[in-house]
Amino acid sequence: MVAEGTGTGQVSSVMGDYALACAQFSWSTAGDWLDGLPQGGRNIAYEAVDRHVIHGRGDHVAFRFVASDGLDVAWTYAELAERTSRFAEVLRELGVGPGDLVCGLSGRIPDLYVALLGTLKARSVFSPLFSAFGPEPIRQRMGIGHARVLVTTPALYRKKVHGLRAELPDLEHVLLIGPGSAELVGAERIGPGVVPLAELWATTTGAFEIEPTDPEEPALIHFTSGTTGTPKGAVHVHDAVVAHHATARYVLDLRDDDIFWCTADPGWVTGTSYGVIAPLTCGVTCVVDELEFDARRWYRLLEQEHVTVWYTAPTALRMLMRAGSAPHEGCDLSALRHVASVGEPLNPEVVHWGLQEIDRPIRDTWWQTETGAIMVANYHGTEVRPGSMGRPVPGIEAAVVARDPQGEVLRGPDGGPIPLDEPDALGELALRRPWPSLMRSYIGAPERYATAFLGDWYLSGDLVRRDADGWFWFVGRGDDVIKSAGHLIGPFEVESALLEHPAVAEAGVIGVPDPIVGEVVKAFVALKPGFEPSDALHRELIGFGRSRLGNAVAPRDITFQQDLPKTRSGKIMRRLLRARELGLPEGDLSTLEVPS
Ligand code: 6R9
Repeated sequence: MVAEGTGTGQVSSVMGDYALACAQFSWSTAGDWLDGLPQGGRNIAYEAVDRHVIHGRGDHVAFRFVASDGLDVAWTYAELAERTSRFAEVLRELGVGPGDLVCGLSGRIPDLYVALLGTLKARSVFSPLFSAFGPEPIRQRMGIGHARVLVTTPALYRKKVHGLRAELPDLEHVLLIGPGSAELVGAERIGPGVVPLAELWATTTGAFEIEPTDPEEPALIHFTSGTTGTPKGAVHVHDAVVAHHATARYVLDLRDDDIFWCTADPGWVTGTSYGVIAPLTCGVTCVVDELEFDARRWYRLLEQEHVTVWYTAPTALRMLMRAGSAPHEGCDLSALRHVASVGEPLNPEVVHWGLQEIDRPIRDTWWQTETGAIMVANYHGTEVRPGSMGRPVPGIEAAVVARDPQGEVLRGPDGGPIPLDEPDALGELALRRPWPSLMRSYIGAPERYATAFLGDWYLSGDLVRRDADGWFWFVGRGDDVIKSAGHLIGPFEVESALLEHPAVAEAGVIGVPDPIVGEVVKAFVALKPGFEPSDALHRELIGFGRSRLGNAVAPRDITFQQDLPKTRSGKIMRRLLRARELGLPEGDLSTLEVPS
């Protein structure tokens, strides 16, 4: 059982007796494992950073950044507390206050982490953007959130943001960090309101008192994609840290002497929740790798940094699997206590590979941007069922609920969904609210938020089965959203960008299975009169997609097809495109308008 233990003290969390752990759990007790602000309320940055200094662990290393230039940086909790205070002071100095949105756009460099936590100290709201996004996803997200501040590097600003300034009227301040930013101190501004952070740093003191923070105050906005429409900005509050901390203890088994490596980029929800907040609340040392995947280097990093707990993703594990044994030959991984995975289905083969090659079970975990924290997991001290996402975390009630063939959730007599209790029934994964890290809204989209719930239940949109022992098995997504290398990609966003090209009349975008990254983005494009399919146009459209959307989102492949299948109401039938592409049964075609 997860033990008592308060503050930053050691916790012996043993999930061996799962039923007892669940029975003993309550969210209010989990809240007591954290400190709360001395002046009242709860603030994520205080729980993650400052309280460790108060508890006498200021000298413990909070972050180790493994840098591309070989100049690694290590910051203690005391240093992190000071830097994040300075950042909060900078915001105050600029007149940026509680509730104002600060976006971050950079690779995994130290000052990005300062900006994230400093923003939370100032009670402003932070939204991470992925640095591999092109200008279009950046414009949309910053526009929806009415961002007042952007923290980015000079190179990313010049390449992706400068040209958008006219379309971002709310953006007043751009704070430059990372390579090339110090050189711009005192130099001519490279755009309106664009200042190197170092220039504003000079007048800060490093002492900043966090104001009382209502636990229900917004802290983070994580953008995610749906089947249709613009990206959705899931709003999370400061109280979410209770769930980050509890799951870090129960699922990742983090203790304050752990060295933890989460490979996710903080541009996505995993990299923020479990690359920064959750581990820091446990007082661990977080390793941040500034470089991209490389099998040999990754094994060396695990060895040299003495990583004890490692949280990564199926795509990365499949790449390691493909790389074979040679890259880890002679590598001492004896420090490694746990390996966990998230973001996509974890194939049983990968779990078996983990046992054979690195002698560790890989524990799958399931959660979403909207849930804010891990909801279903395979726990240390319990068996791993290869291919299963595991069982709900203590404090979370999960059910499999029925949808009718039209996709509507079936309502029971009480207006709520109908739980399917028989083992292995296929349905949608639903979670009973509330819990601290559940999103509180989609910014500016109350109707979309409302449709995510039915009565007391949050509807995940994922199709699952639960076996007779209560383990959940992922079956597929219930919508057309694509998961590529663990990143969610909205087909509508990709279609809209392609439609901006003068040759494109219509576009339908799907995910095509890929053995390594899960799915790759593929577009079907109908051309406007006067345009003919050609290799040159194909190349141009691929390049156009990349320049607007960025490499992480743009289609890898495009097929010209004039007669895209549509419903009677004129919507392109992505499902049919996918079925035809993959040679699958085409299903119910009764609403098809243009059979082809
Ligand atoms: C944390 C994160 C959420 C979607 C989710 C599901 C897929 C996540 C999974 C998994 C199978 C797992 N997903 N974990 N599918 N097995 N263990 O990834 O959040 O980017 O919002 O994606 O990812 O489809 O609905 P997010």
